[in-house]
Amino acid sequence: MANRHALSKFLSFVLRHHPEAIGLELAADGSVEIDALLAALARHDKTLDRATLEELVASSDKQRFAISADGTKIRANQGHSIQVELGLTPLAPPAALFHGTVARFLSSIRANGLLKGERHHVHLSESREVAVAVGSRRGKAIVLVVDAAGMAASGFEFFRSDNGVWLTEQVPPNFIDFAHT
Ligand code: HQG
Repeated sequence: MANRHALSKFLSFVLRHHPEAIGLELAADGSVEIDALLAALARHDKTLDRATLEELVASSDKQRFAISADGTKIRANQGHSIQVELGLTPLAPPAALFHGTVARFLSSIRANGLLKGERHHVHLSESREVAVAVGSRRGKAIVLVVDAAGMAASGFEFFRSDNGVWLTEQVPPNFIDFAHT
């Protein structure tokens, strides 16, 4: 596969959502042997060599994938819809975190808060700019400010993925600042 973007998308698809699409099974922590991955990709007409895979992992704009310290395994850092145990430790969040969305979701978010939907967690960012980029995938971005410190004080747990995304189970509406929406 020549197109790096398409390849990265396909790796996300396989490692986060549908490993069975190329006959793979992920370990409990979401990882798979790189040799097995490359063999499965080759069987599905997506031949890729190890050096190219490593380069793709290193250059991924959002550091979507991680290779194990011993170099034998790979997994997606976050964003799964299948059950994986990422082994993240709860961490005290910054006072405020940002979430980028679009206007058509606002009435539901006002009523229900931020829900994780298909993913394992609600995704939040430390910077407003990242939230703008995330929201812009769907239209004109609207940035919600989450009172993360207030949530933590109320017992909600936060995690940070290896690529710097803040994760939490849900954000109730009373912790969301809708002032600028
Ligand atoms: C919205 C990409 C209605 C939420 C990005 C979002 C990010 C609600 C959408 C990462 C809702 C879910 C995650 C509610 C939340 N009612 N809509 N109660 N609660 N929503 O894609 O945060 O390329 O699952 O605002 O860059 O957009 O995958 O989450 O619009 O980092 O690496 O429902 O995905 O990264 O959409 O994006 P998503 P997200 P990757």
